[in-house]
Amino acid sequence: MKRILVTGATGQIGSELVPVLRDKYGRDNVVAAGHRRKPEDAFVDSGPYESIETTDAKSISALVKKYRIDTIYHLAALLSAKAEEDPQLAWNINMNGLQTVLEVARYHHCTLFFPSSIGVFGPSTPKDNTPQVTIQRPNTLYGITKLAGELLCDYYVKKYDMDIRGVRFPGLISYKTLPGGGTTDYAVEIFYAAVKHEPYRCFLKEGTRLDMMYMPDAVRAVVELMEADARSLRHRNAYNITAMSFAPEQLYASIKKELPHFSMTYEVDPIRQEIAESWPHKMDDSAARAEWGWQPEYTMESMTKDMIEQLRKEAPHVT
Ligand code: VAH
Repeated sequence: MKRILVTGATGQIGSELVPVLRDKYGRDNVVAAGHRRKPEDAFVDSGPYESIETTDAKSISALVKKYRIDTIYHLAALLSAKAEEDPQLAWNINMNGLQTVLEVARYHHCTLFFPSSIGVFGPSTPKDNTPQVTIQRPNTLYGITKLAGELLCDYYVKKYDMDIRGVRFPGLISYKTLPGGGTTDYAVEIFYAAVKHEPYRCFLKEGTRLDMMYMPDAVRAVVELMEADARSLRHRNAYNITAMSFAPEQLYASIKKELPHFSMTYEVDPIRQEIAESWPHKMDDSAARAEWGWQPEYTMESMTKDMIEQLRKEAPHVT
């Protein structure tokens, strides 16, 4: 049975990936690790939790030994908007943190999952049907760390014959955690406002189209990739995956169908607008479909319905 360590476990992806991994592999076989001393309520009694610094190799190595870890999902990272506020901190967490975890994984012969992002593409990348292999000149610190991360993981696979896998996530939409400093956060914040019957001021311009995905699809993609036969993986740690592509006005119209009184205006954040305009509109994810059977299940409409239903039901932090 797999024994798993998830870093960044209390973040947007981790908060939903950890419960799914625990259901699949057993509660005590999945160790959630975060930078917070005390775990979030959701983690208190749902399985082992440890507080770590992702650049502290000694403590991570000790955890791997203590729990006999054989697989690490390294999710800890500063997102795009936060990274522009503090590029030095973002480099330390996103790059030195990754290198630390790669070295621990190498020493302990662990398999590693590394989440890349549409952030690895820049203004000179083709925006529509962005190819799996294409020009990558990101102009955000976040994108630079994610691109360097892809290349570093490729190097560790080649040099040390490690099993490292990953995907390029689009903007992720979820209801279990509040937005954490990303450029695509508008597509999460908008639902909180709508459910609370408050008007929403969108920080991206009308017409700013971005690749997006509902979190249940994203978590399933991670599990399916890590379960895939390694022999079929040519691209390994940086698969383009996507599910939908929309601009703020399209999401607004989808929400209004469910909540007719909802209203949205625009108050553009120039920093996040510039970041968003450097990213693709829609990636070509044919390599993921061909090599490990990737297939999204949620559309913008079905995601909208589920987000509203879940936020009304599940997320006390909304009310
Ligand atoms: C961000 N949600 O906006 C993250 C993600 C592709 C976007 O990396 O920074």
